[in-house]
Formats: sequence, structure tokens, C-alpha cells
Amino acid sequence: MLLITSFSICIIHMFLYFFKDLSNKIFTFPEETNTAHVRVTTSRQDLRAVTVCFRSFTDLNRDHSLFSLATPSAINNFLIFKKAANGLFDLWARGKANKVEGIAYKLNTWHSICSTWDSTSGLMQLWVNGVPSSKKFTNSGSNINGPIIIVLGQEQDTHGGGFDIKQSFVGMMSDVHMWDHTLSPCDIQNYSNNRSFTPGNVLNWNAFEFQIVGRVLVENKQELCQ
Ligand SMILES: *[C@@H]1O[C@H](CO)[C@@H](O)[C@H](O)[C@H]1NC(C)=O
Ligand SMILES: *[C@@H]1O[C@H](CO)[C@@H](O)[C@H](O)[C@H]1NC(C)=O
Ligand SMILES: [Ca+2]
Repeated sequence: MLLITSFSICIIHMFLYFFKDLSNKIFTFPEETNTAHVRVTTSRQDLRAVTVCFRSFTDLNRDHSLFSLATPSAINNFLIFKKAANGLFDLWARGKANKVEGIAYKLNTWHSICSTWDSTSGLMQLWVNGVPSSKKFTNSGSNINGPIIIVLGQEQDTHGGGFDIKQSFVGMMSDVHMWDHTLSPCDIQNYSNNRSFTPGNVLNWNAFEFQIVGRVLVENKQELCQ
């Protein structure tokens, strides 16, 4: 009996990690908490360059995290953070931040957001709906390296935790992809325009490995009636 119980617990633990094709699905983060989030898993632990793309929808006009990647040595190893001010983002790489200002960004609208960084030039760039920001130097000369934890819905102040309700994400998110290189402007514009693109080789929405903690829902994309 005891054996059967621990065996089923083991099975339950295994299935807490989903590995799914999320095409035409979204994550809905419906309430403000300091707990609800999605932890995304990748086997990659060493990245010389990065592109992250996703689509998000929110009515938040306070600070919030959109994509938080932490390692023990650098909590803000790669972070896309929306500041409260209209059009203002903070982009973080390897623990250093840069402001990106004046981005056309409306509430209650789906946005295609991409960010690139590479360790050689140290340059970061934000693309919102296919429109590029001014490139900014953050940090060069070292890779993103270590046990990587990626969190959607919350901002990590410790490796995998330290969440602050005032930086939590409330809204919807979809089509999260991550690559181990910087995408070309044409790739990014194709992603932003829903045209064909090569899925991420670090994170792929069509084969997404993740764990949901708290109230986050996987729902169908809402198609508007034509
Ligand atoms: C962009 O999309 C077009 C149309 O689907 C396709 O022909 C082209 O190869 C794509 N470009 C890239 C860089 O993927
Ligand atoms: C891409 O698809 C999303 C959701 O399906 C839609 O809201 C958006 O307008 C589309 N973008 C373009 C450029 O077609
Ligand atoms: Ca924080």
C-alpha cells in the first residue's frame, strides 16, 4: 500500500512538468499575486547570444516583468521589464540594465515583443510589433551561464523565487520562443507579422516544457468573429 502510494506520488510529480504543443494556445494570468507563475524549462545552460520573442496583452500601468531569466550568479541575467511610464522598458543582460524609451505601446492590445543580445558586442535591442529600438550596450565578454531558471508572470529576485506582487504580470501571453543567436530583422518582422519563422531552439512554443504554479490557465487563442 505504502509502495503504491509513493509510486503514484512519483507519477504525479513527473506529470507536473508538461511538454506540450501550445500552438493556438495562450497563458492567462488572471490575478495579481506574488506566487502564480509559469516556470519554463530548457536543457541549455550556456548562451553566447539570445533572442526572446513572445506576444503579450495587459492593462497594467505599473512596473511588471515580461520575461525573467535567472542563474545563481546573475538574477537578472536576461530580463525584459516594462516600467510604469508609458513607452518605457528596462532591458537587462548579465545583471546590467538599460532604459529603452518612447516605444509605441498601447494597453489592451496584443503586442509582439522581441529582444536580442549578444555577448560579443554586448548590445541589446527591443522590437515591438516589428519596430526596432535604439541599440544599447549592456554587458559583453561573458555568456549567460549556469542553471537557468525562466519565469513568466513574476520577476525573480532570487534564483526561482523572491517574487514581488508589484512586479507581477497580469494579462495574457503566447508564442514564447527563444533562440541561441540574434535573429535578423527580417526574422523578427516575420514573427511579428505572424508569417512563417523558424521556431526557437532554446524555447519552442510548439514543444514547450513548463510547470504552472498557482492560477495560470492554458486557454485557446480568442479569435474575433470576422
Ligand atoms: C519571411 O516570411 C516570408 C513569407 O512567409 C518567407 O518567404 C521568408 O522566407 C521569411 N523570411 C525569413 C527570414 O524567415
Ligand atoms: C497576429 O495574430 C494576432 C493574434 O492572432 C493578432 O492579434 C494580430 O493582429 C496579428 N498580427 C498581424 C500583423 O497580422
Ligand atoms: Ca523584483
